[in-house]
Amino acid sequence: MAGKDQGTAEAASKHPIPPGFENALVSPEAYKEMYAASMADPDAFWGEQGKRIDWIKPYTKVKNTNFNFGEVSIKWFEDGELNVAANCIDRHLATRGDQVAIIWEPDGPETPAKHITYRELHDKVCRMANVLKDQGIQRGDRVVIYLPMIPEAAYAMLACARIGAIHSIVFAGFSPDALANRINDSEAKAVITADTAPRGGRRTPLKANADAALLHCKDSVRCLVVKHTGDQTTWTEGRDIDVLALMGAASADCPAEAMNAEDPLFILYTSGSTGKPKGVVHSSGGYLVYASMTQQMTFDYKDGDIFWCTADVGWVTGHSYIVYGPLANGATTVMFEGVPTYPDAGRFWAVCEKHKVNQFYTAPTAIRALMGQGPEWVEKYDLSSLRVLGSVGEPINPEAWVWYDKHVGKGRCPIVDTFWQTETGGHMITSLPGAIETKPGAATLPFFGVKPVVLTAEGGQVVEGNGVDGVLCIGDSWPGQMRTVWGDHQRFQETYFQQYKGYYFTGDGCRRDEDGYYWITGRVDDVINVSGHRMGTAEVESALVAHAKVAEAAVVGYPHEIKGQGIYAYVTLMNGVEPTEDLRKELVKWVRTEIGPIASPDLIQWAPGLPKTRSGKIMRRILRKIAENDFGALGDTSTLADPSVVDDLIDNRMNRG
Ligand code: 6R9
Repeated sequence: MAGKDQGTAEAASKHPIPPGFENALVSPEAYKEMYAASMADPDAFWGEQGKRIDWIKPYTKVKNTNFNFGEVSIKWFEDGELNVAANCIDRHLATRGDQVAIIWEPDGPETPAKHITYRELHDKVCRMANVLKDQGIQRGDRVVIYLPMIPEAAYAMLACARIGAIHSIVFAGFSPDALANRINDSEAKAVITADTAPRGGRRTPLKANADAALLHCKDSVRCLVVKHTGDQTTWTEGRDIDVLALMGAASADCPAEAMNAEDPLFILYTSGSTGKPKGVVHSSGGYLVYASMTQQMTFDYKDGDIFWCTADVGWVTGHSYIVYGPLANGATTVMFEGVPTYPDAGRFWAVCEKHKVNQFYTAPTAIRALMGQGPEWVEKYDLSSLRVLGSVGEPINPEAWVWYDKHVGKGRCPIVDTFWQTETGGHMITSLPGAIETKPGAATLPFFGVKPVVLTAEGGQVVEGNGVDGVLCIGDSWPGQMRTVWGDHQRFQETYFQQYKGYYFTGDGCRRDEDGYYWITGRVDDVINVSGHRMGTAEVESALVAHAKVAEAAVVGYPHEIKGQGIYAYVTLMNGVEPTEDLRKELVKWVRTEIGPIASPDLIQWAPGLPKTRSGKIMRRILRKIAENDFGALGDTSTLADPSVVDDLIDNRMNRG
């Protein structure tokens, strides 16, 4: 989306830092100095920053990393020992035990919010940790968390961290199949779920989904159920466990395990351009240092502020900026169960007013959806508490940026457009409220310790200077970087370090403008970004071809006004199968069941044939152009085995907007 208006937006002057940020944590001068220091001597820089968290055993080594394909190895603070939960809870008890750690805002505004203090958080997390231990979960074991946005999701994450178990959260919108795959890939010993999940006034049957998933898993996998709504569910004696009941009876004392800095804290599955989702592994020490530092500096978070990140804990943004970053900093973090448009399009702003939110962090897709409802929904509420606004998940189009700035921020809140990835653990390229002037649609400048490098897509030559385009790589490691792909270090190396030797490849394209600002232009691989959710086109394709009536499928993204990108599927049916409207609906439903609602194709075009090279490779470039309704410039089609299929696809294209 950024590409469209980029020329004009880039030419526009920078938005100055609004008044009131003179005493921001990072000043323009400090940014320059600290950034230069982080590049000149990463060991010294991070050796100092590592002290922002508590260590049971202090580290003596800081950075030990290697980006060379074949020998990739990432270690930070490698001889240090710590406990992440103790950092997020225990160390705050003496000074802020009675401060609210989590404000939980339920799906429906008629249900009262919950205010959970650090002391209460300690009590709940210890109890849940003891329940996990009683179920035989030990240090190093994997626990899948399949929960809605309820406090128990944070308790579960921290309970795992406390005993050294590795959590793997599966977004509650994923299907039973997707859940089963993740339980099996990580060989989890238990799954923690809830009876049902209210969202936007409707209820997702999570426990029923878990039941269906567990049919495909080992019998030994335990199912811990949070009775959240009290809705009726089935119950398998001996396997299903009532967590809340056991927590009530459990001890509120649970020692925190001393973990090595490099022990995995969590696995989070994410989509790539090929094959099944990868289990991204994050560390305990480096990850926490990075998540806490970015949360504090990117949002200019100060003691007493109320911080709200609207993401779901099922995504990395929820991990780093609802739970680990804010809690490590002793912040008050808001956790919202609902959706932006329920009961009406004013809900986000109602919650901001109600809880006097100071920093608000959301995704462009939400801004665009609310923008469409008109500014009157924003104007109904008192948003004077807001100080900093954030954006994450996809490039923000300048139109949405300007609306966000004007109607939500009233021109007085800096917008931090934070570019980062599941793999990076925390922000990589972002402005800082008191230090970096913004431009609508630009991620701006790198965070401390991050060395962006622009390369030519073909050939991988380093592109120097400003006013240039290319693919975005990172030249050296930072503490929040993922360490490996769960169970497949080779895949980790091949995915991120093989194509451009010596660099971490983000998969994104970018432009460095005349001012040296970075503009992320979107994925250059077969990953699409639907409402800020990453989706591998290969995943959707394999779901489609798993249907008995489908012979072949090719999936691409196309520009979508609200979602950023929509899912466009070309489907070739089995011989003799009639292409009907009913079948189209059936296929959409099929993909929803196979992967989850977020993967539903927006458009399905019946394709009697797909454009292929003589060697049988589908030419996605052509399919993308047709889906974008931009078929005037199809480029070179001379290698096609049968050029006539292209004309048919153009004639019957689904997007004529
Ligand atoms: C945090 C998160 C990562 C992909 C990334 C890029 C896109 C995220 C962005 C952005 C432009 C931003 N992306 N933030 N593009 N500007 N501020 O979203 O992680 O789900 O792994 O997605 O999202 O394409 O490569 P993840």
